[in-house]
Amino acid sequence: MPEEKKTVFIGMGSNLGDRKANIEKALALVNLIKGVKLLRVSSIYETEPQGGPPQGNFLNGVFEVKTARSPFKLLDELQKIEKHLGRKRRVKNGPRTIDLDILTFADRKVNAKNLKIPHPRMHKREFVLRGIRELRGLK
Ligand code: PH2
Ligand code: MG
Ligand code: MG
Repeated sequence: MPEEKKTVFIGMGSNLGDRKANIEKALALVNLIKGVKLLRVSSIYETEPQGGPPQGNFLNGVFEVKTARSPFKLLDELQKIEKHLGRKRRVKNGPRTIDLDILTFADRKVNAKNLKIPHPRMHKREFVLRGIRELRGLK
């Protein structure tokens, strides 16, 4: 039996290059992932950097997808998009063209080295909570 489709919230952020274009390209690429459907996107808002080295302001937002793929497969696809959009992992929490973080995956919990769900810092980050509140409120 095919696995049932799950609702996933994903946070996105950009503070390098053409931030708006990076976000738009990332969303278009997410919608092209096989077996992943982009449902809704929150407002995009400008935020001051939290943590990491001194760096420029971010554009942040949250979007919702539905998928029957596994959390690990989804992570793999999101990382491909990050790479494709020129993300280089140089400095921890440093500037990035695009960051795509799985926040919640239905009611699943994952505690692997490379993937923690729910995202362990999401409740401390107003730029994440704001997007989730906006999308949940629209339901
Ligand atoms: N992401 C981080 C670290 N700090 N600050 C803001 N404002 N927005 C982010 O997306 C962000 C951050 C690590 O992923
Ligand atoms: Mg992040
Ligand atoms: Mg990330």
